[in-house]
Amino acid sequence: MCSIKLASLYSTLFEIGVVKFGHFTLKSGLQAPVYVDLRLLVSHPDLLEAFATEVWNTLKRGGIEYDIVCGVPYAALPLATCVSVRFNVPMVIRRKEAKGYGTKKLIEGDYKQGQRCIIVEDVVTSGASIWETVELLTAEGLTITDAVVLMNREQGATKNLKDLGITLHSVCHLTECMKALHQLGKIDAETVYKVTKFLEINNETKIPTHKAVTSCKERKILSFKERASLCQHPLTKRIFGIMEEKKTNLCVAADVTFCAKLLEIAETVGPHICVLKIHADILEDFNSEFPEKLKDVAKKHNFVIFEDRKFADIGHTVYMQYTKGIHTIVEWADIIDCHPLPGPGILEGLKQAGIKKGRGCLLIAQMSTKGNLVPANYPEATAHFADHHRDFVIGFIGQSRLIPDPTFINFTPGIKLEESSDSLGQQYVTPQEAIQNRGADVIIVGRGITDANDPQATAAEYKKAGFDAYSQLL
Ligand code: 5IU
Repeated sequence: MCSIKLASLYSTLFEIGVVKFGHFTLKSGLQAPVYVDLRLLVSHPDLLEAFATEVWNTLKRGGIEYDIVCGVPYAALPLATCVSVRFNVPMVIRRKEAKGYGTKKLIEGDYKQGQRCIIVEDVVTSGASIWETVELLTAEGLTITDAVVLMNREQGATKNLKDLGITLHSVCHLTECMKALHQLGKIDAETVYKVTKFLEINNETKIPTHKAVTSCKERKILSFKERASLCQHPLTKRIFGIMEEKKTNLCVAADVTFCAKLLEIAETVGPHICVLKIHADILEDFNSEFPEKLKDVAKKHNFVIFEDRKFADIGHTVYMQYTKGIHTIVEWADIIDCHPLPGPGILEGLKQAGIKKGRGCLLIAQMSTKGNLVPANYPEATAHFADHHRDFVIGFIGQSRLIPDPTFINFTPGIKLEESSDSLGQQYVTPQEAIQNRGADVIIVGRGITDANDPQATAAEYKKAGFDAYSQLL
C-alpha cells in the first residue's frame, strides 16, 4: 500500500496523461496496455519539484552517499536538474554524441576521478539506458554503484542492473501506481487485470547484448588469428586467416554497373581487402564469363566474394534465386546475406544449395539507414537464429556487435573517414567508431573508396584506419 502523498501524485500523473492505459507500441516493438510518458512533467513544474523531492527522499532512505548526479539523456535531464538545484547537488550532463568541434567531450560539467555519481532516470524497462550511462561515466573515472528511477515498469531492470553491479532505487512501481488508481476509482478491474498479466509475462526484458557487454575499449579482445583457430565453419576460419595475413579488416563495396569497371576495382583494391562485396543485379552486362574472371582476381589477391543479395523470401523462392536465373549466385559467391524476417525457412532454403559448396551467410540484424524500421529487439532474435544455424551462418551485418561470440564475424556498412550522410538516408560513422565503440570486425566501405580520385591509395588509407583501430584493442 503506498503513502497518501504518493497516491495523490499517482492520481495527478493519470490526470495529466503521464500514465495512460490502452494499446501502445513500445520502443522495443512490444505491444503494451500501459504507457508512461514522464517527459510531460516539464509542463508541470510543481509536480516536477514534488517528484525531485521524492527522488531525494528515496536516496536518503536508502542511505546512499554521492557527490554528483547525472540524468540519463534526454527525458531525465529536467528531473536531475531539479534535484540538483533543489538540494544543491552538483550535476554533470552526459552527451548522446560527442560534439564534432571543440573539445569532443562526452560529459559536460566539472567532476573529479573517483567521485561518486548517482544516475537519475525517469522510467525503466530493461535498464539499458541506465547501463549505457554507467558505462560511459565509469570510463571517465566516476564511481557508480546506484541509480534512481521515478517509475519502475517492473520488467527486469532491477535484476539486470543488479547483475551488472548497480542497485536500482525506485520512487514508484507501476503495479503500485495502478492499484492506487484502481482504489481511487480512476481505472477499472479489467484494466488492472490486463496490465498485471502483461507485466507478469514481460517481467524479464533483457538489456540488448551489445549494450550489456562492456565497451570494447575496456575489453581484451581476441586476435583474428585466435578467432580463426576457434571457428568450426571453414569459411569463417578462412576469412579470419586472410584478415590476419593481409592485415586488413576492409571490405570494399563495389557498386558499379559494368563488369569491366568492377574487375578494374577488384584488381585495384584487391591487395588491401579481405572481402569484395558486389551487387550482381546492377551489372548491365552481367554474363557467364564474369564470375570466372572475378574469381581469378579474388584468387590472385586472396580475398572472398560477397554477393549482397539480401534474400528475403520464402525458403523455396530463395533457393531458386540463389541457384537459378542468369546469376546462379551459389556458383561463385563465397558469402551471401539474408534478412532473418521470414523465419527459419529462408535459411533452410539457402542451406540446401550453399552448405555443400562451403558457402556462408550473413544475417542482416540492423541497417545503417535513417528511419529504418528494424525494431529494437530484432538483433537479439537474429543472434538466437544464428546460434541455431552455425553450419551456414558465419556472422552478421549490423551497426553494433550483437553477441560476444568470437566465431561470428560482424560486418558494418555505412563507413567513411568523416562522419556524414548521403541524400538518400545513408548514415556514415568512422572506422574507429565502428570498430572500437560498436564492435565491428569488418568495415564495409563503398563510395568512400570507389568515388575517390585515387581508389587504390584511399583503400590503403581505410585499410590502415581499420586495422589500427583493431590493433589498439588488442
Ligand atoms: N549496406 C548499407 N547499409 C546497410 C546494409 C547494407 O549501406 O545497412 I544491410 C550496403 C549498401 C552499399 C554498401 O552496397 O553497403 C555501402 O555503400 P556506401 O559506403 O557507398 O554507402
